[in-house]
Amino acid sequence: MTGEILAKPTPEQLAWHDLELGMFCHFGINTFCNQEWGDGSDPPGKFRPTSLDARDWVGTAKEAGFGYFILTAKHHDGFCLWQTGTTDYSVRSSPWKNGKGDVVAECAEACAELGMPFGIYLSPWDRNAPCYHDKEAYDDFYAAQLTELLTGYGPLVEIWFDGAGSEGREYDWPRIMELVKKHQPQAMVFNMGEPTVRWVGNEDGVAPYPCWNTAKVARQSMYTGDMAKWLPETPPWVPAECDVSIRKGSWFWHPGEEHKLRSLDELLDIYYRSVGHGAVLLLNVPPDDRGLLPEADKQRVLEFGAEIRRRFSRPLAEIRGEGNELVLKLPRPSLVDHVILMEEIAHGERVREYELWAGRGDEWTLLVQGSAIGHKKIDRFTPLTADRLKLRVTRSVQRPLIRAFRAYWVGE
Ligand code: FUL
Repeated sequence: MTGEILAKPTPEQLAWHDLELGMFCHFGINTFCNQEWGDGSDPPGKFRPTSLDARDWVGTAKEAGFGYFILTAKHHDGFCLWQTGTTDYSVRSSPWKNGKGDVVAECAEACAELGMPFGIYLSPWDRNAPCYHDKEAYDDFYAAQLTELLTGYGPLVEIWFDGAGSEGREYDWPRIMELVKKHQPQAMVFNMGEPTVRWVGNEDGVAPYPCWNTAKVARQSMYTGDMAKWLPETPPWVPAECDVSIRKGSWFWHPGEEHKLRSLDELLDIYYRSVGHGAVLLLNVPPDDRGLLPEADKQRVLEFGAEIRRRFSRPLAEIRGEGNELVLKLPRPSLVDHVILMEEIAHGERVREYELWAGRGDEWTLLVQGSAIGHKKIDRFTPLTADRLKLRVTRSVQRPLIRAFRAYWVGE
């Protein structure tokens, strides 16, 4: 143990860690144009969902056990899904609900009704706004859009600032952050400005291991090769969020791409390598041009949620405790194949190295040697029969505080 000063999360970050799994929702003019990145010239007339139902989106997330929901209020094409006063390039100019609809409001209402924390994505890069090339004018425009979203749709859990397309462009981050702090001080800020959440650095939904909760740099976008975005204004505790789409290679819905739907096994593998590495997983599930989740995608999300519950909602035994050695007694000798560990991260990420052992009678078998635990570590190993398990923390900064030590038999 050393006297090192530990970084600690804010209460808001702490609550965010517990959400663990979010649903991302890419929806907009692209949904109707079979494209990923509209150039801002597609006419609003194309935006015509026939049966848009935000309760279908949020309700599916809820049923599957997701902890939050984030909507693309505006993607790079500049088309706004809310009744903005900043531009005509929005739902107001579309035939949907005779121009009276507001997708952001419908999502905010569905989230409020279902008790689902709601977040928004507002692309800084805007390929429609005529003022985009005038830095100051666009800073005003963006601030006005953000203010509408920060003030009109209830509490927001996260503001997602996407770096894509903005490589080399400077926005007025001090002003943007002032708005966020004024109107939604509790919201997490993703990767730009003064981030409280950092991008994991890939779009595969996976975190490396270990994935410590402290970082001084983060990657800005898929189009900057290096990780060299300095996070100077950021608190030292800046956990990673892993984003990925349920359909390989596309964030928006496209016709005829059902074959790109990830299998349950692929989703579980992503889960083990994101949530299981202590990060948060943001899974994109894009609605189709009806404004509903495609049936197969919806079923896959529900299966995914059900499988997480089947695996991890009923531990064989569970304890919490502190110190370098904790023994978890099982009620009877049982097959075991998973352990979940969680630290009391409110007091910092203290464990730096640990071992997991399985005991049966006088015999001990080494199961795992790990480093970070943080919010959560999921370890799986070849099934064996044990009557107790032991956590040995072999290196830590201050006294280890273990929020949960759980054993499971998951089987096939
Ligand atoms: C990227 C964007 O360019 C994609 O379209 C998508 O929004 C993804 C989440 O972030 O940087």
